[in-house]
Amino acid sequence: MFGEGNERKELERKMQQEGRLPPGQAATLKWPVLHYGGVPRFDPASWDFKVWGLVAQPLRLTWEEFGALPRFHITRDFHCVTRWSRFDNQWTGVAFRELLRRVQAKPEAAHVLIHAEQGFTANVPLADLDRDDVLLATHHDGEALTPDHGYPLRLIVPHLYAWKSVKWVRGLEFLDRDVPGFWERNGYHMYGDPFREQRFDTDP
Ligand SMILES: Nc1nc2c(c(=O)[nH]1)N[C@H]1C(S)=C(S)[C@@H](COP(=O)(O)O)O[C@H]1N2
Ligand SMILES: [Mo]
Repeated sequence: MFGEGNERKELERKMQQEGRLPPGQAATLKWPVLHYGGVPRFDPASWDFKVWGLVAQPLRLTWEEFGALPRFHITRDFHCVTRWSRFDNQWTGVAFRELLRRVQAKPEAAHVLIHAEQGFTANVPLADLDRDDVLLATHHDGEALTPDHGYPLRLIVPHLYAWKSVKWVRGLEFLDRDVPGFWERNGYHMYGDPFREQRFDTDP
């Protein structure tokens, strides 16, 4: 699952030395696919992306409109709670702050519930999305996302465990309180900092 022995071990050692390997994680050279349920079908004619809740300007974008937003690239590591870490992923997409600028969070907004196809959700504090390395990604390492990695659009929150990096994302709901998402209701941590090993709701 993790890829070839020596090359992988060497990378892992280097990442450890650089302080980039969170506790309890192993490096992978491959890119595992992990999600609950099936891979949804994408229909560009009916797809939309919505922002609602505690925002001054609720937003609804079609796939075409979303494609007209300015894009940027960023390279970040990716840590799954099932103990694999994939380093130096290049993501391309639309910065969260680009959307935030358009919708204008109300002063009471403190949390965001991310909504995806098939009812999947994840909760992230607004402050953890309002960072210059959080984006809604369409591409990985220069290639369009494949359907099993979240095509057409996924959230990327590099500093939290990857279950917060919601695939097949369709909307953002701004809230004044923290509401548990899918994995958070199923025993996972409300926040999920990989460097503090916040895997389960029983972790501090
Ligand atoms: N919609 C949706 N997004 C999801 C998940 C899911 O079950 N559904 N699983 C998460 C988990 S646990 C991980 S580790 C990453 C995995 O992303 P990958 O399959 O592209 O490696 O997606 C996250 N995003
Ligand atoms: Mo995960």
